[in-house]
Amino acid sequence: MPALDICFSPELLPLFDLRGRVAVVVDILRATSSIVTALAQGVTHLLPFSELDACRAQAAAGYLTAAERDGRQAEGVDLGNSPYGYLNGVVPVRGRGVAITTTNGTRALHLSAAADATLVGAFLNLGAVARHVQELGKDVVVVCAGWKGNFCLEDTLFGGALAARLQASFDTISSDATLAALDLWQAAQPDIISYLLKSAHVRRLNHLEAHKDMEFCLRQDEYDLVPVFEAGKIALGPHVGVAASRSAGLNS
Ligand code: 3SL
Repeated sequence: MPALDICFSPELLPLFDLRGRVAVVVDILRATSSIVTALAQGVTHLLPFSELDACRAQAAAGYLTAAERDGRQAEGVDLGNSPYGYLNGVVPVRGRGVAITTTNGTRALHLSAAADATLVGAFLNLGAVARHVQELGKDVVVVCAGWKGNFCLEDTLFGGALAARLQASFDTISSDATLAALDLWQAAQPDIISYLLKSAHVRRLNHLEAHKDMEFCLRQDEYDLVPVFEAGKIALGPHVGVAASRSAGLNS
């Protein structure tokens, strides 16, 4: 039976050999939630960058640019890191490529590129990710983007939620990290939003008046798609069908 392990921070990645495994990179607030939303809204692909200047430079090649630093939209780009940037219609995104850089999420993606497959996970596509890793049948490492190298609750909760969905087909008991994430997920279950109100990143987002983003990013199974990061580009994998949204009226 394949195993599911959780890497709580990109700083811990040197302890994991990703070769032969599937990495599910997660930055619930908000990079991977925004990437999933972008593809669901018809963005053709995204190029993730670690550096702001490299991201901005892609405008000359026809890309929309999306950039966040310390939770705020960076200067001189089209979009920040809110999933609503792809939903509210202010910037038309359908059919466009997006160059994106964020504080932690895009860095975690690049650091996970050695995996056999590097997938983009969020609560928004939790079920699709669970089904796809089952199909792949390989060991999985959930790579939490964290915050500047530190552990964060919301990414760990995603690890627990994925482990809970895969308990029947994956070994979710051999890693203390997975056991801890499962326990946290159980504790958070009755009211995930209230549970996360105490987290450091939600406090940071509240400070930036982005509570609406937090509530959106915690919706489960909104989109039936799995973005794959390969050869420097994030796009829908060939295995995954048309992006589908579970609920209507998201464009507000
Ligand atoms: O660090 C990141 O990658 C971002 O997701 C952080 S924020 O949610 O935009 O503050």
